[in-house]
Amino acid sequence: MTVTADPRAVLRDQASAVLHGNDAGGWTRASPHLYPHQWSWDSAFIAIGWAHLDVRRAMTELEQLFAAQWSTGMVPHIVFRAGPDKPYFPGPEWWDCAISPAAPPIQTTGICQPPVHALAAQRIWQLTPEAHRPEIRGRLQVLYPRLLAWHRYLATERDPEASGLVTSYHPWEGTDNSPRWDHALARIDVAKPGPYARLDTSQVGDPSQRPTDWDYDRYLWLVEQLRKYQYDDAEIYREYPFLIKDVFFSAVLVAANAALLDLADVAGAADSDRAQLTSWLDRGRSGLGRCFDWESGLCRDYDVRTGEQIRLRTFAGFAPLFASTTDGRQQEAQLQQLDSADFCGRSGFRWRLLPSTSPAEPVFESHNYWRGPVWPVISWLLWRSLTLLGCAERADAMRLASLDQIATGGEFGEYFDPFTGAQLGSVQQSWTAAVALDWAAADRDGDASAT
Ligand code: 2M8
Repeated sequence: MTVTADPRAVLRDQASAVLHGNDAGGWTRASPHLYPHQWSWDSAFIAIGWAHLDVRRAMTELEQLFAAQWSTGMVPHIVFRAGPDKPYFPGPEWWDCAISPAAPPIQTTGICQPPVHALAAQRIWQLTPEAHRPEIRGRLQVLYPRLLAWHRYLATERDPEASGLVTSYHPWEGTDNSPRWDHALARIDVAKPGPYARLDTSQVGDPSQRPTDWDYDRYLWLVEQLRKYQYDDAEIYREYPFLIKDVFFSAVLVAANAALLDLADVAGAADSDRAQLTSWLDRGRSGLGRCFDWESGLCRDYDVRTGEQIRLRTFAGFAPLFASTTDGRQQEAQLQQLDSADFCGRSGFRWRLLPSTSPAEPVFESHNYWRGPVWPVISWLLWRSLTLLGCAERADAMRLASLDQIATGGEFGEYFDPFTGAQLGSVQQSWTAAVALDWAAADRDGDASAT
């Protein structure tokens, strides 16, 4: 008798093999070749994946990342942990973070990424078996003040206006070549960075899946400017040309503040910390509310330097959903948009999943990085929020479609063409494996988990 393997069990085993394969001993490479170091928000998703295999290892992932936290509270976007046999450009020399008195002794970059870490801490706790609870509770109690300091940095240094919205300094703060940054980058006409050689384009089969040299010139020149200000937030705010109120980043902070409040009892948080988190949460929600455009049903980023709104249809427009908005009318408008022909309901899409940029935008490119493809980690954040909002059916459809997308790709791709479903970018991408593990677990326990 032939026994057919359960395809979900196969996917789980493969995902687990990706995390083990990328495990560098206490921290995990974002991918084996293209991203050989420890990346900030990748690490948070990766910890969620590890939590299904070993909650203690999951905690270590976060602890290693936070060991590189700056004295300002910032968690850097990359911690350069791989040795010289794993080259990456731009590496620590380009960033030269030692010029900042706030930098830690370990080499890092001087910018940050969306604060998914509290969501990871919350998920780890949810998955901690009884026997490990005393140990994990103790470790969470140590991590909690660091998470608070991280959120405080975002709520203050990155929001001196107290608008509830986080200011992004660089396209590398999450969604590299998203068209959301095109105008702000185009205003930079002095982009002549020092000589450099890219490594990324030779590491993916097709360089048109990556940002262009025009983008890279500007990314690198912006880092030179940040270096000039010694990564000092006040200086940067005074003079630097790229300051964007990023509604997606801000929405993740809202969700992360809610997650920290949820963990407050576990961590034994003081009343003053709870009050602070509540006020950041309320401020974040109102900030997003002010950027909501009723006509389009989408939330808009804005450019701090020009004061202009960025009117583009991208995944970031769903910031209120990512933040699990409590405003019923906004929720309704967003859910309608989500399944419209501009987004998941587009005819010809392989799966009903959210593209990074709407195919209705002239700048849409189905295979190019953040300019069109579907990213499983973004789908995970949306799935989590929809679950919290009680949209169980829509959330589960998204989970199943995402699992199918990843399984069809076969190699845990970084992003996917929304029309053909082709797997793109890097393979054996750790965060893709991590969210697959979390989604696959929901099959077994019927637990959509994000409570
Ligand atoms: C991508 O960004 C890096 C730079 O940080 C790159 O293009 O080289 C982005 O997708 C980013 O969000 C992600 O954290 C990183 C590693 O997966 O890759």
